[in-house]
Amino acid sequence: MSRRAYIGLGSNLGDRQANITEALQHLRSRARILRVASLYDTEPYGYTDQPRFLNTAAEIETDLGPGELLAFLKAIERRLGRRPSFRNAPRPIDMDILLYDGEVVRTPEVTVPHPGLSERAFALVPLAEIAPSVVVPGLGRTVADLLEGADRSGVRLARRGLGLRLRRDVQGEQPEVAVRLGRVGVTGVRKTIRLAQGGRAHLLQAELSLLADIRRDQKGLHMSRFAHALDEVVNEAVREESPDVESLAARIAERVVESQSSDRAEVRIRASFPLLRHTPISGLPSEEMYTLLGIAVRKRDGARRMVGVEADGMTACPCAQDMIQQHSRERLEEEGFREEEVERILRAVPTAAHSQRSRAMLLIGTGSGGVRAQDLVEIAESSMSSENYELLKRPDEFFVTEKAHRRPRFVEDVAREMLRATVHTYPDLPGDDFALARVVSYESIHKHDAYAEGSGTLAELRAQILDGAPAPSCTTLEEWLG
Ligand code: PH2
Ligand code: MG
Ligand code: MG
Repeated sequence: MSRRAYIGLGSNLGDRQANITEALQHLRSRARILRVASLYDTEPYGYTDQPRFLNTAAEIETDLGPGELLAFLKAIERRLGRRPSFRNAPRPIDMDILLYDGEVVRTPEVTVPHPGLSERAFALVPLAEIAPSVVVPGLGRTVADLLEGADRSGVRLARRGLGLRLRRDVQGEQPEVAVRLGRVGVTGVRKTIRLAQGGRAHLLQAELSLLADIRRDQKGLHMSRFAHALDEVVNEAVREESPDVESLAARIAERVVESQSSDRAEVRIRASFPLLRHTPISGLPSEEMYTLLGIAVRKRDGARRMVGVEADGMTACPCAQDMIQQHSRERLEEEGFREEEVERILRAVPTAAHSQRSRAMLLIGTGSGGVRAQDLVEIAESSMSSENYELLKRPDEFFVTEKAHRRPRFVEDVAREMLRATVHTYPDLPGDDFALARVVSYESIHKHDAYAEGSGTLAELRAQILDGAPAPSCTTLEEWLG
C-alpha cells in the first residue's frame, strides 16, 4: 500500500548540493518523489561550531513502513559516506522522516513526527514550501502555523536551487532566418502501445515519429511537448477500448496540433506484430513476424490516416529464368529431342533463376476503419513469387522453392499485383481513398537492391486496372496526405 511521507534532508560536509541530489537519486529506488522544495542555506542549529548546512524537504510516496523507511534512509546515508559520530556532528548527508502519513509513531527506533520539528526552522521552511497546510499529528497544527512560531532568521534561500527559474523562452524567439519548416519534431521514439487486433488487445513495442510544422517567425518547437502528447494519448488508450494503429496515430497527431499550435502534424507508427501461420505441407504452426504501420496527418481543416504492413517473401527473377530456359532449349535440341518434346520437358522441369528475399509494403489510406492488417499481409505475401517462413521442414522447403520458380516476378510485378489485389479486395472503399505498394528485392546476383513503388487514389487505380484507362500521373503518398 502506498503511503505519503515527508523527508528532511541536510548536508554540511563536502559538495552539499551534490550530496542532496545524490541522496534523492537513491531515494527513488524505493519511493516515488512527488515534490522537492528549494534549497536553503541554514545556520547550524544546536551544535553551532560547524559549517553552514544546505537543507531541503521532499514529499514522497512509498510502500515502506516507518521503521523500514528509516532503515532505508540510514542505508543511503552510509552509502554517501556518513560515519557514526557524536550527536549533531557535521555530516555529508542527514535524512530524517519529518512526517509519515498522518501517523504518530513512537518506537525505540523511530519517532514521527520528528521530535524537534516545531523549533527547527531549517526543516520547517522547506517543508512549509511544499506542504503548508498539512496538519502535524500529535500537535494538531499545520506546518505553516508551526513556522509562524519558529525563529527563521538563520534560514535563507540558496541562490542555486535544484530547479531553474526559466527567464527566457528561447524557442519562442525570432529565428535568424525566417523560413517556415514543414516537418519538425522527434523521430525514433520507442514506446509500448496497446492496440486492438482480431478483437483482442495486444501490447506492441512501437517506434514512432511525431512531426509538426513551424511558423517562419518561431525559432523552435518545444520538443518535450511531443513526448507529453504521446504519453497522454497512450495512457488514455490504456483505459479505453484499444484503438487500431491508424486511429492511435490520428489521436496523437490531433494532440500534437493542439500542444504545438501547429497547422499540420504528422505521426508515423511502426511496430512488429506476430501472426500464427502453418507451414504449407507439414502444417506445423509457425509464428511469423510482420510490421504494422500507422500514419496520420492532422490539419486544421481535416485529417488523413493510413494503415499498412510490411511482409517478407521471396522473388525469383523472370529474366534470368527466361535466359536459362533459352539455354536449356538449345541444349535439348542438340541432344536430339524434337521441338514438342523439348516443350514438354521444359514444362515438367522447373527452370533455375536467381531468387532472393524481398520485402513488400502495402499502405491503404482510408477513414473507413474497415481495413485489417491481416488482410494486407495476405495481399503482400501472395503477390510475391512465394511467401517465406521462419520454420520449414524439407517438404515445405521443396514446396516454397518450386512455387517461387513457377511464379517468377520482378519487383514491378509484385507492386502491380498488390495494387490489383487491393482494387479487388476493397471494391467498396471511396474513390478518393488511397493505396501504395512498395517492394524492395535484396538481389542475390547484385550487391545492390531492386525497388519498385506505385500509388494512387482508388479511383485512379480502378480506372487503370478495371477499365484499362491511361494514367498521365499517379497521386503520391505526400500528395494524398496533404
Ligand atoms: N541538523 C541537525 C542539527 N543542526 N542545523 C541545520 N541548520 N541544518 C540541519 O540539517 C541540522 C542542523 C541534526 O540533524
Ligand atoms: Mg537531523
Ligand atoms: Mg538524522
